[in-house]
Amino acid sequence: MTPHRPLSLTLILSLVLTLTAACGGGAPGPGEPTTPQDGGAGTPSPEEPMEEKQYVRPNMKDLAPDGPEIAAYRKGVAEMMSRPASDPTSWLYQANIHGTYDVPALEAWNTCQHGSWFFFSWHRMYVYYFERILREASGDPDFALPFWDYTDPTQRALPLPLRQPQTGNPLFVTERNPGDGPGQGINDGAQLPASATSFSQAMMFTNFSSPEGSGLSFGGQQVPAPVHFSSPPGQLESQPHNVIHNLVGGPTGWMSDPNLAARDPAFWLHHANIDRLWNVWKALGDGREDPSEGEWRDQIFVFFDETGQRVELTGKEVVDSAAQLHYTYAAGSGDEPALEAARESFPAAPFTDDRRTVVVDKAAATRLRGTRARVSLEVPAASPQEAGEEGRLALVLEGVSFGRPGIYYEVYANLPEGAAGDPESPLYIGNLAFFGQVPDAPAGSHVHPDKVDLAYEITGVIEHLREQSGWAGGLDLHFVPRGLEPPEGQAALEAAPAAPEVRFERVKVIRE
Ligand SMILES: [Cu+2]
Repeated sequence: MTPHRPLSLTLILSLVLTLTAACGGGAPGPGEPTTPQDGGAGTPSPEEPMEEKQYVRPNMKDLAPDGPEIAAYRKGVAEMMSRPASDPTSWLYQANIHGTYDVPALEAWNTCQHGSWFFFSWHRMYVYYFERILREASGDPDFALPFWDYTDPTQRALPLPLRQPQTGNPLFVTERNPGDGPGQGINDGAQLPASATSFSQAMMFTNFSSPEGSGLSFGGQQVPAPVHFSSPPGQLESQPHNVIHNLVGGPTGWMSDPNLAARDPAFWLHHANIDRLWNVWKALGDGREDPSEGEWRDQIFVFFDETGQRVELTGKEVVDSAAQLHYTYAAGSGDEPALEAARESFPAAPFTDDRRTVVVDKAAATRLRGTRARVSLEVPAASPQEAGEEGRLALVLEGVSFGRPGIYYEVYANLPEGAAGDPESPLYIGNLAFFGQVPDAPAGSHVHPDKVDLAYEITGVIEHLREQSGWAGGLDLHFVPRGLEPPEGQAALEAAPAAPEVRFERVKVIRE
């Protein structure tokens, strides 16, 4: 049996610190067309013989808070904000494309794609046209959207230019997570916990997509047509994407509500990073490839360019950001050699779901209110016929109501009583978090309508337990609450406010 070792967070982080890789996240995919079809005025034309200008999206940490790039970002955002919401190049129109409570909805509003394999392609197109509009509005022809590399331990606080409350800073909004109280909010420099920013679980998956109903893939479940919200989400959408939305927005802020999220300038830096991680995933190789299915490659989505023209793009036109959309990324977490060095720890075979067996199915009505909780299961050993080929194991939490608690829960297996959760330990499974449910949203709003399912790979965790003498199949799931950490140099407050309730209904273990 192939050993499955979860990639150590320490390894990623230590390698990140010694990164030497040059820019160039956009590794070209083989056999792909190199330019998009012309979707309308302003779209790069495939026939153009001229060399297209290449942009490098910078890492926020490399930009001086008072430097020219941030000044251009501020100027462009202010200019877009001054335009009326009916103007497709305005700040509000662009934000409303993701989602909005505003009615009547104009063209392309409420079209964000979550919980399916369209998550990556749709958001890439969205950020791409937003960046073109912003570049034009900034007056800087070289402007490229920076990314917030929160996985870098030196960048766990929201970047400074976004939390300077002086007047005239359009990057600052008050609608963000207040954390545990005064001085502890994300705008005060509170830090994201390490596990919130971890993408190693997602990177282990070599399959971009999984069959409908399964979240056991990097990029999400296959669906035949666009779907605004669905579940289960793919692994990277779930972690870190969803967790970051919750921690930045908190219980009432914008980033944790899909109908308001893109009004926060932090949204765009977050999604530039998520887009970058798609390139990082592909660069890992070992079968990591974009979908070949026509339903994904030919699906058309509608946007607007910097002239206000309606434009269209399809999945196959955005798979290679460097060749087709003319941008790459500066160095950041996950670039080679960081993940390259750890790649042997990844499982070789993808989840295919064609031999899946449910080995545990337990009703486990559980309510989490900001304190630790435990759910106990028994995982049967593989049957004698299957001995020696146990395959991969997944944990699925079903019927999850997550809402917007402003915190999340680390999930562990068999954590010793009283032990602090350590996301670098082999007992760490992943995070319980979500983005898309807004419990107090007005009726008829375009938010996630249902309870959701969340899936986790637990092959390595179970192997670790089996290696311990006397383990008889008992699997205690521990849920450890985690919120913003105090700003550097500050202590946590004595009493944290009670967290809004998070619930789930069933727990399953799947073997394949
Ligand atoms: Cu998002």
